[in-house]
Order: sequence, then structure tokens, then C-alpha cells
Amino acid sequence: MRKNILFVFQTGLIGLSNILSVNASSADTVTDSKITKPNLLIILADDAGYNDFGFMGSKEMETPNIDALSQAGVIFTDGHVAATVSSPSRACLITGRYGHRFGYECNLDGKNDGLSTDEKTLGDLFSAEGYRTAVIGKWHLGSLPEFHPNRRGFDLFYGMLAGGRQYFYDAKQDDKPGDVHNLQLNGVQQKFDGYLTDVFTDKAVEYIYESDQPFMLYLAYNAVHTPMQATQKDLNRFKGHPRQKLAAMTYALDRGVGQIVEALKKSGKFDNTVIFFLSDNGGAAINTSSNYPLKGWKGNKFEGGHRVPFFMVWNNHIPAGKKFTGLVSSLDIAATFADVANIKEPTDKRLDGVTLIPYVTKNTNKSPHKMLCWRKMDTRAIREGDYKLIITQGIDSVLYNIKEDPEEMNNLIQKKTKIYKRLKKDLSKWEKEVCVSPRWIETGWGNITNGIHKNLMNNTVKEAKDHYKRK
Ligand SMILES: [Ca+2]
Repeated sequence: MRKNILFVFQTGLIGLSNILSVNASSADTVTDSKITKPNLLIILADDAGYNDFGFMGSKEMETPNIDALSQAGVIFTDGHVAATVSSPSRACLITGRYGHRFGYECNLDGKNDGLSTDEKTLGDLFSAEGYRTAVIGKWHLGSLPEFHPNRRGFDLFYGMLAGGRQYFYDAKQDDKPGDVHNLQLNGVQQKFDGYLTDVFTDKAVEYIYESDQPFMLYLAYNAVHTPMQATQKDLNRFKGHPRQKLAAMTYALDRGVGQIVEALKKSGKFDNTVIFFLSDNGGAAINTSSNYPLKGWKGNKFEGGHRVPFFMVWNNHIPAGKKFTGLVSSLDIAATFADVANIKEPTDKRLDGVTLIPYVTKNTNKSPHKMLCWRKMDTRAIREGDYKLIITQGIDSVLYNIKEDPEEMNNLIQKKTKIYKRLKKDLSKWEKEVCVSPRWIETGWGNITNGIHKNLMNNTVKEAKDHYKRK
């Protein structure tokens, strides 16, 4: 029995009052046979902007299906990924652990780089518990045979090993035999017709319908990562739009989410599926993302790099239409899944996240985390309470009150010396306790990223919104 707690939902009411926790000991014999483990679904977008969904306030992007899904659950307004670029962010997400524990703090750099085989993935964790497990979409955790999803706990892999690819089949480039950009099914190259976002959606829909046993599906769209390619029909819909290609690509992503939700509902699985939706890192400049009102982009330690659109849905089990303002991390997904599936967390490789269930089901905005930390090469950051410290070695340090100044424009280092010292000490302690030396670094990227941090630290624009003339 799942913690002897049965959540009962009364239709039509919203808020804590509709969640009754019942000591089910007297009803164990009745409920045990009826309760099956919930399905687990992560829908990951790639490089999507903080302000590029309707539910996040965008007036430019059309995302009715994602918006509707967000309203069926809890939106995390202070939700963060654990790294600001794709590959380490995914390593943290899929293990539930800071990648720094196993030297994974940079994007893949060489062909031998990948997710340490000493680490367990969500696939390992849930396949051992009888779940069907699948990755559909982008892997980007190593392309050597030992890093292949099928050898990392996932029964099904339909996607590409690389960190991105073209959205249409191209036999002369990405779809040359043996290329890491190939679309493949469990190691076998696949041809495909149409637009890749729709192709991934179709496979996920098929997977949802055919699953009789509980499933754990990691649906990692490469949308809306470059290259900026969309179907002609979607482009036509946004003719004259200031960000036509991004709007069309986002619309296809939204269409996919709509079809996933429809499949879950038509197959009777929607109420028994725990869904997380988020982006793998902040919006990129190169794909014309808007992170307004946050400062910075993918790849840096300002809020625009790691605070992402992020929500959770478990229909009839957690409240709907709620915003949760406590500090939340993508690291929490693994721990939350373990909790709802009543699986014991590993004791040897401890998860760094916490289950979010007690937070979203109670009338509280208490933070699940006292602090969160980030590190890549010369730059590191710590968020503790309302404050955030960013340090770029050899460049500068900045301290912000994120609650009062989410745009990170007002450096408080001179005014809040005690807080600065405390955060610096705690960050250093985290590095000593958690981080090992990176197993690889991003060759040639150091000077570029340090230059970007220098400009952002110096407020080379007067207001964060100046980054985003088109809100
Ligand atoms: Ca990304």
C-alpha cells in the first residue's frame, strides 16, 4: 500500500480541500488489488524560452494544448534545471543526481564522452520494478555502445544519439548510414516521412496505447532546438510573425503534447500518469527564444540559463490550477517518481532531489530545497533562500536578491557582505562535498562563455527586457 495513503479527489473543487488523505489500513484488502503503479511521463522541450509558452505569459507563441495541460496540475514558478546546457542537464535529470558527482558538468565534447556506466538511470530504476521503459527523442548522453539507451535501462529507444538533427529525413547528411544523427529504433536505422516532432509524437502515442503494464516514458523532443525548420503548413499559419520559424516549431511541439494527452485520455491512462513538462535549459539566443523578464540565455548562470517553464500533472491526485512558488529542481523528478511508484531510493547512489508530492498536495509554498548549486568550468552559482551568488573565476562575482530582483540587475555584494560570505562558503562546501573534476570540458568554449558572463555581470543592457524587444 502506497504509504497507507489514498488520495481521493472530489470533482469540481480546486485546492487542498479536494485532497483528502485517508488512512487506508481498513481498506487495504479492497484497494491493494485495484491500485496499479502510476505511469511516469517526462515531456522535455529543448532550448525553449522562459516566456515562449502561453502559460508563461507569451502573447506570441500559440501553445493551447500545453497551456491546458499546465492548468491540470501545478506550475513551478521557481523551477530550475541542474545545468544550463543540454547534455549535463539531461544527465542530472535521468539520474536524479548532480552530474558533478560523476564528472558530468559539461556538454559532450569528444566521441568517447558519455554517462558513466556506474550511474543508474530512470530506466534502470523502473525497469527493475517491472515498468516498461522508453526513450523517444534525443539522447545526448554518449554515443559509444556502452552508453546506448538500450544498455542504460530502456527497453525502447526511438530517436537519435546526437544532441540535435535536422527535422526532415536527409539521406545525404544526418541520415547517412552509421551517423549519430540517424533516427534509430533500438540500434537499427529508420527512415521516416514528415516532420520529426510529429514522428516522435506518433511513436509516443503508439507506445501509450500499447502499454498494458506501467510505463516510464522519457519523451525528449529536440524541438525547439536549431536548425530552425518547420512544416510549410505551420510556417503558413505564422506568416508575417516576427519569429515565424520558432512559432511554427513551437506550434508543432504543442500539437504533439495535445496528441499525447488525447492518447492518455482515450486509453484511460490520464488519471494514472504522472507527467512532468519542462525545458532542458534556458531559451537560446540562436533560435530567437525569449526568456523575458529573465536575464541571460542557455549556457550561463543567470536565471535565463536555468529557470525554465516547468509543471507537473497527476490528475485527481494533486491539485489543478495551482502555482507553487517554492524552489524546485529537475533533480526532483526522479525522487518524485520513486515516491509515487513506492520504490525505495538507491542507498549507494543517493538522489539529490526530493519528492514534490508533499509540497504540491499541501497548502504550502515552503521550499523543497535550502539551496541549489550550478557549476560548469569557470562559472558557478548558488541559490539559497532569496539570494543568488554567481562567480566567474578571473572575471567577477555578483549577488542578487532573486525574489525582489528576478531580472538580476542590482548587484548586492557591497551591501550584503554577510550574505555574500555565507553563500560563498556554502558553495565552496558543496563543491568539496559533491563535485569531482570534470571528466571533460568544452574545448574552446571557456573564453566565449566567460565573456558572456562578464557582459551580463556588468549589465551591458540597462534592463533585462532590453534583451527581448519582442515580448
Ligand atoms: Ca538544450
